[in-house]
Amino acid sequence: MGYRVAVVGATGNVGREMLNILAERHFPVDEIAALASRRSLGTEVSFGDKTLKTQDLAQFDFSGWDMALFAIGSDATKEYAPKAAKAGCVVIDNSSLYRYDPDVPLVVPEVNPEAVEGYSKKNIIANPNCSTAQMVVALKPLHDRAKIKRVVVSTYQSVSGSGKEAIDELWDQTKGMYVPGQEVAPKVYPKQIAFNVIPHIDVFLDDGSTKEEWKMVAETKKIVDPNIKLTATCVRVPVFVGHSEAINIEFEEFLDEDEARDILREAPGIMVVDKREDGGYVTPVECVGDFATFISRIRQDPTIENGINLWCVSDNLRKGAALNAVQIAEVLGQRVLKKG
Ligand code: 11C
Repeated sequence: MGYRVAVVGATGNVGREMLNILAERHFPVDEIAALASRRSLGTEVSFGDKTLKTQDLAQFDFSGWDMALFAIGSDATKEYAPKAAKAGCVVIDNSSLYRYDPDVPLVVPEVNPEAVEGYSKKNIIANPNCSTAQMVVALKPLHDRAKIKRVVVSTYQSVSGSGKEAIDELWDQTKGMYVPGQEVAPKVYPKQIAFNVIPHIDVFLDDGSTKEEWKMVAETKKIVDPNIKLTATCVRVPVFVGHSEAINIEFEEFLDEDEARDILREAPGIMVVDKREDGGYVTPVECVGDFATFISRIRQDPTIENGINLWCVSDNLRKGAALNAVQIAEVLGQRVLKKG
């Protein structure tokens, strides 16, 4: 016996990946529903070798459905997630709406799988921001060994994090650069993204940081340890898929770079590619479609007492969104619902 699973926002980048990953990982599905807004009704989406017709989210009755993987904006989530949860369907939500709610677990299965068990207060489990998810997979095993005091992270985030229109903007702007008179003005982003980098993701906050940077701080504290101090600079780069992060970590105890490499090699969800030679590291184009978080460039930081630097790359639509949501569904099934 398997589960009745709904994917909400099935025609978006993340929703489509959720369907792909449920099929790729042979998630025990008895019945699957692809839900979308009225605008996308009738659009067909793939689920393994099957084709599903999308159904109207507004008309859908979640009673009798076990889980709903939500990949829609916060406003629509606010309307539909409580309806699904109230009908007894566990919501696994990719938006930021519930992440900071103390009654909603925020889960990265390699880091805090036990937190899933706290789902029942609201019948909702939150999926973290993509830039947080890949980072905490790397931080957790190192924290368990040498206790992290402080993290300084700079991100290099792909345009797929901003959705389909941003992917089109990078593509069209890049092509337009070569054709006089066909230059494409910025629309999704406040400045040109083709052949450029933009140190601004999400809205500005009063202290001069951005919401994306704030999310990395708040979510790391909730998922890994509230005592970790973290400062982030989040930057958009002209890459289609795959977020990269340069992470500087200060520990309470000394951690040798070789030991850090061995720990990361053994850690769940991580693939270490760290040869100190030309090309002996991973770049975002190489991680697309993969499940792993890739770690390269592991080295001592001699400018602080107990410091390590590393480079962390992952597919933001997968570990940063759809894969993590499916992994939460797997853990929920194994630990709580126990049907599969
Ligand atoms: C980006 N990290 O790359 C964002 C996308 O809170 O789920 C995901 C935003 C979120 O633009």
